[in-house]
Amino acid sequence: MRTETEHTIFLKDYAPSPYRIVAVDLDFDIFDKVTIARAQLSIEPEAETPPGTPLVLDGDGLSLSSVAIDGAPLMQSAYASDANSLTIVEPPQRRFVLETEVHLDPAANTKLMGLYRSNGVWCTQCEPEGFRRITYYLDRPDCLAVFKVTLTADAKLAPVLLSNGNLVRAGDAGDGRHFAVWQDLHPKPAYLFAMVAGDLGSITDSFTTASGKKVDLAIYCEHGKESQCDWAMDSLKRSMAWDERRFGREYDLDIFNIVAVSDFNFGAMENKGLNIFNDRLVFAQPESATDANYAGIERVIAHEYFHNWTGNRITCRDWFQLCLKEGLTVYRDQEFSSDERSRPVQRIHNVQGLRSAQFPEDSGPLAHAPRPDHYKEINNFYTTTVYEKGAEIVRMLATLLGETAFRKGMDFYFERHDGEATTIEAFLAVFADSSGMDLDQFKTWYLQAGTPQVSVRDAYDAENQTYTLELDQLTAATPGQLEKSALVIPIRFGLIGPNGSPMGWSSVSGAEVRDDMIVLREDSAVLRFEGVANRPVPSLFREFSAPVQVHADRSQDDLLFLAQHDSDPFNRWEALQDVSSALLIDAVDGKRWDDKALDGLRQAALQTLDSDTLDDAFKALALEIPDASVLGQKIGKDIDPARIHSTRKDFIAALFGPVVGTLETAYEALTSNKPYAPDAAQAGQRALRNQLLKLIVGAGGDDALAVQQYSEAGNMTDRFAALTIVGTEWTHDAAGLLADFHTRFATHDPLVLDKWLMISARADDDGVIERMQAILADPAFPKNNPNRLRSLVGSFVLSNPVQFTRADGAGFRFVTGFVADVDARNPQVAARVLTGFRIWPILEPKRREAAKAALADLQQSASLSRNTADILGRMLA
Ligand code: 0A1
Ligand code: ZN
Repeated sequence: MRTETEHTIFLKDYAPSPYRIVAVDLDFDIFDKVTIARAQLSIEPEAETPPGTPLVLDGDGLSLSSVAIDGAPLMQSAYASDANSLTIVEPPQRRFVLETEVHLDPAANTKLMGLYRSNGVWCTQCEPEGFRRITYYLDRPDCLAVFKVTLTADAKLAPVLLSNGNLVRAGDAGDGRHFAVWQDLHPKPAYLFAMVAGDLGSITDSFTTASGKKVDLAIYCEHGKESQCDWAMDSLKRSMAWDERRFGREYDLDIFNIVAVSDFNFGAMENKGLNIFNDRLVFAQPESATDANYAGIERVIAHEYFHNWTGNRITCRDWFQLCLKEGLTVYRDQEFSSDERSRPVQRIHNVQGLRSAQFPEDSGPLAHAPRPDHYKEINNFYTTTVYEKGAEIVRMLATLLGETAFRKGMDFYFERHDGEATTIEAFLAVFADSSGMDLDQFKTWYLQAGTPQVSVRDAYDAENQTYTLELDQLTAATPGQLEKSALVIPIRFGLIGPNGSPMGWSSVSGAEVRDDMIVLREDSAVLRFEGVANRPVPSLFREFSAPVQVHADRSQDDLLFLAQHDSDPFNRWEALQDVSSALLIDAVDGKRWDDKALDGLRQAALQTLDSDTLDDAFKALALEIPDASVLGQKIGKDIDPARIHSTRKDFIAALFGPVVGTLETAYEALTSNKPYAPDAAQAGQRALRNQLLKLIVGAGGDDALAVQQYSEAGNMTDRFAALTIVGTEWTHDAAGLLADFHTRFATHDPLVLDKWLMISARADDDGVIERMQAILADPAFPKNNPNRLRSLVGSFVLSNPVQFTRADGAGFRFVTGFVADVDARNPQVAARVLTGFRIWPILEPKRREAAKAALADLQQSASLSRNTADILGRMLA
């Protein structure tokens, strides 16, 4: 049993530091086995700091070699230090320079926080608290300083030396060594510091800003991968142009560098002028990357670039405000993707992501507010709630304000807070001040956890031509937050008349209605629309205007009507999903669908497929059958994932079995021999064709067409789609195909190996755990690489509900065993994999008990990291 006392940090305890660091001079002497880090920190007390206030700097696993103030070594009694802090007992009451030296062992740093080595390359990750693993510092985001960084290393081992800002000097350092000096004059918090040293290849380009400044762009990567960086570079230039067009934001340095590294805990990091990326979000070529990979690279390149304004120029006062930069930046990257690609398709993808990841988080043991008020381990708050729900909140703000007022508010935000570390309150105040809108109640979205449930009932009174719409909102209790208050919910809507066109009304009462938006502010509201000529079919939450779960008991006829006539593509898609979900949920419950209902849905699906106006990417989504985890979430309690899975399989067979021929014809018609391009139109065509393939195999149970597509594919999108179908169904061809994929494509490319690992983890047969164990036990398996580990075990937890939640508990125990093992080396990876257990409370009793037992056993393990212990503690609370 672990005994380490756990420390909780509260937002209410925030206090500014009594000292500030104004300038940082860092010197890294890099050798193969050791890196010597010398820091000179120019520090001064704040005006109100009482004399004699000790200065306490953060450290994490450091060992101090020397310490001096203004050049004079400190006497033992003048300071206290251990691995995790350095205290100067009585600092001077004026500006002084604190000098420290520590020795680091980057190769031994398997946590991948601070300075570490990836494939021989020295690189850093400092957000949120990695800088303190490099040097003693006030490692908090409200401490902003200018940085000068000198890197010295062997010229052969590390011909490339990079840090933030601009290169001011470089040259020979003798003994085969060389040096580079980088300076960043934009004051920044330490979490945005970065350095890279190594033998890297690169591609270069440039971008001229709207005001005519030329920015040198480079992407660095391992030698031989340069040609795989072109798409990332293209995405970067488009991002830079978009941020000027859409938000009036220009880049502010002369250089923008990106480095791709193989070992990285997250996706990428927005360090000032030197973004560091997980290489899976940089490398792309048609033979090894899928359309989804291309889109992901474009999105994340944009995301990190956009942080330069929302995150770097304006940063967070403390880590509770994380969604200030993340929610806003995700909103911005979503808008970028919508402008670059199809808006409705992007919106559907984002909502699918929200529903399959954020909704489960928000209704489970790890639920927390987008702006939490306490934490034990901040690393565990880089969550889908902070990121994706955070983005939904910004989107609602934009919806409530309208485009012009939102843009005006954003301009004002940049004007008022540039160069500051600030808060959610300040962000909202900017919009309140610039628009005059009262946002007090709106703020609750940031403070309250849980997905609001909105119930809808309606009635039409033909005699009085009155239509009533009754709306109720309710947010269930979440851990530590039992009382909930009503939220401001923008409901974009329309009333659709019998002939499919929009209907008007003469007046409406009962709630605020502005143009096409109802603003629900109370627990419930009854809206009365007068002068409504016929019974309307309501289309509510157009474009998914609020992150809520809607309960509306609507007839299949009305839904199919919406699927055909709604002018809002999102709701057309949603209507078809609702029809399928209703039939599937009934069937899981033992009420098998009736043939008439299935006929209606089938017809609607075929109509969509046939449409001349809808684009292929949208059609692909419209033909999607809600996935097992979304269904499980909707059912909400006592779920048996195996039963949901098999019901879903039967449903697909019953729905599409009778029309396999039609699907095959459509599939053939989409076959193309154009050379691969990652653009939205081609990707949409492939998405539809691969969706059809999935339905054909699902409907007929014969995987021959998939096997054929696998062998004939001219790009990874088509090959991987075919492999996924065969591999997850574990049809008789699966083992052979996977083995073929491994030898022909995966052995020499780690990112393709990840694809093999993902499919190896997703097969729904009982042998899957044993096969995964064999993969992990192979001495050649790179067991410290986060991408490899997550591709295997992360996919198992999130994408193989049948085997992960096996009633005998073998799936749960496999994962907890893995977590215990990895935790000792990389707590972040371990803790993140463990979050996959968040669905355990809604499982049926037998599975629930098995999950709980596995978690309880893990809790008994001798020692767990703070990351993993925190997740586990909340999971079992
Ligand atoms: N700010 C980054 C996310 C990030 C967080 C922590 C990391 O290391 C442990 C890395 C990246 C983003 O939003 O992209
Ligand atoms: Zn981010």
